[in-house]
Amino acid sequence: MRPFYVTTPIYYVNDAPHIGHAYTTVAADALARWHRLNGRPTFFLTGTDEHGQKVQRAAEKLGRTPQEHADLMHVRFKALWERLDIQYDDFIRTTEPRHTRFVQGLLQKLYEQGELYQAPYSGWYSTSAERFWSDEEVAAATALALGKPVTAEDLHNGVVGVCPDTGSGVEWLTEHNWFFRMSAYQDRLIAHIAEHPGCIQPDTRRNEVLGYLRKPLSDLCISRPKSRLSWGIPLPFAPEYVTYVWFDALTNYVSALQEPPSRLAFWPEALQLVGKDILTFHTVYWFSFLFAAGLTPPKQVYAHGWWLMTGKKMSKSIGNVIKPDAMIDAYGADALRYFLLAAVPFGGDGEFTHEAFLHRFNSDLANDVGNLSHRATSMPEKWLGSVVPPVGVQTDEDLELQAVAVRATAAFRANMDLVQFKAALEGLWELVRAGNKYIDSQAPWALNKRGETARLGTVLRNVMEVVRIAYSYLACVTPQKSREVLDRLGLSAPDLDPTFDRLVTGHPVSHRDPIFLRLDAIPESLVSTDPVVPTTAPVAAPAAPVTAPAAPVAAPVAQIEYEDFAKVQLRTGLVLTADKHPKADRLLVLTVDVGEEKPRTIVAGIAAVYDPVELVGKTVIVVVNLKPAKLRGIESQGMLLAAGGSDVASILTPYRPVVPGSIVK
Ligand code: ME8
Repeated sequence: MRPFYVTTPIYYVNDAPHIGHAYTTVAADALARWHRLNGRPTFFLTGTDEHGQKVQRAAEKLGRTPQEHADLMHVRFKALWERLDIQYDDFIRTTEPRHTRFVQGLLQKLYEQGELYQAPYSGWYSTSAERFWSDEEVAAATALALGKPVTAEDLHNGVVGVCPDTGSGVEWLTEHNWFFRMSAYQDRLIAHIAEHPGCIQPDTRRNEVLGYLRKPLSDLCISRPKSRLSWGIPLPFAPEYVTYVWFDALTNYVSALQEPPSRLAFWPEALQLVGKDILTFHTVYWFSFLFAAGLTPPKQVYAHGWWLMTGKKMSKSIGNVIKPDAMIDAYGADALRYFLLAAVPFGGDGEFTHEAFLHRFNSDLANDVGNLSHRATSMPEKWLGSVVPPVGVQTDEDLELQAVAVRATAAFRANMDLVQFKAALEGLWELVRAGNKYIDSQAPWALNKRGETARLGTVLRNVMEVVRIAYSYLACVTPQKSREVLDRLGLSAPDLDPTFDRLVTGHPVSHRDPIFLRLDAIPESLVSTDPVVPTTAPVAAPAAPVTAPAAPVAAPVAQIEYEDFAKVQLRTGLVLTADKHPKADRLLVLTVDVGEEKPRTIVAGIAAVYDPVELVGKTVIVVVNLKPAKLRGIESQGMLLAAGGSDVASILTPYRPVVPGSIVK
């Protein structure tokens, strides 16, 4: 049987895991369990990304060495995976010698093949943000800070530029770095994706990657001088440099397969789950590294959506995270696993609310599947001496239930192959609901009253088989509860056969407490311990003056004449499209109809607080007479108004519907 290899991203150890991390890992675990259950040789890899500036900085803040920090933090991921019953086959840490060895070997090979070259790299360096910015970015940020136009030329002629992220000064710096000839792989990447359309899923994400590849691909800087960033893997041929985050991190997926060599057989069957935020890295960068290394790209990279809270991506930097431990304490690991997979189609975004969680817990788990298994063991206890009754003559209703079992399990199987957990579970629920309805229509209590013991046995046997099937399929999603229920029926392992004669006749059945207990309200512990969603999110917005300090409520403000205000022309605009900026995580690129012949392109620093999808169709307020400025290579022809200063809390929209291009004053 073909092997199956599934991976999650390796998570940064700069902070504790949250629901977003749990999501990808639960999804990977469900797939790994599913394929194991079907007898496929399976390998499931997860791990932690321990190098780079983020980790170095987090460690420094806490007065630890980066290694000490990584040692402490990676354990938090492992502990959560244990609580969530994650059965990974390997957990890789990028600071392990096996990984370093592989990365250095690969670098050496690429170096000898001529894939790497050294070149000067110049730009505006911000010590506070520890990164480079382009002329355009610094000019735009400085213009906003000074309130007057600033060109790149001005910056090179003495005007002090400011960092778009932190607002502090930047300096022109030239450093030599090592580059990977990624541009050489552009055609091959396009051809590979065209020949293997399934290699990037969902389809919309594949189209996004192809869109990215329509523009010329640049070479990729893969190093940092050790003098500036020491926490990385030294280049074997230039030890004064360390390799930079993505080259180091992405290679984990194959470095973990090096020993024992038999593991390498898994590589061609890789299914890599990632959040949509890191899709470009996992396709454009990763596939070209693999081409250069002489390896094939993974069979599929599947990008899932984001868990949002009040419309914003759940993220450590915003602080709007749900803590998985608190959810597990309140509902149990299986309920959390179920909710994550059942609530949202894999690939789309989902709003996380406690109300939705409680509702699903009560309806799907307590009422539907929990009630079914409870009835399946309570009735035999009352009337049949707690044993599995024999299979009897099947009526039309019984055969119909049997047909539902075949249909529902086939739907589950087909959808798991498509990585569509929600649809798979909905398919299975057809059987769960049919099982409960069957009990109601067959009324075993009446059969018992009438003394129709043979028919009573047949009905209860059918119900038990439905429970056996449902919990066997559920074993990949709710492993603990499935084990418990199957154990009550006398089974030591799941059995996926959808026919009704699999249980051992006469085997004792044990009846215990309900497997999922209905809850009347959101558990207190969650209401009190949940983080408060901050009203402002700490993202820098080029749309706001970057040097302006967060204004205290009653800060005195300098006054201007009406003529000054009148210079600013504001109009309403309808957002037609919204996409992530291909080169900047913080920026979104919008096309906005402001009542002119052609829509305008507007680049806004709101990616951390808005998902592109939710902006389409919204009416915004646009400064239409601001000089265009290039932001990371894309010209912005205007600016959106937003509240919250440099930490955008909300974009501004009109109170009542207005036509695009309406004057605002
Ligand atoms: O990006 N909703 O690590 P990371 C859904 N180290 N999933 C989410 C999420 C959310 N709100 N937030 C995080 C890194 N995730 C790199 C990866 S891989 C070679 C290197 C999940 O700790 C999702 O899988 O920031 C996302 O891709 C990942 O966590 C990012 O984790």
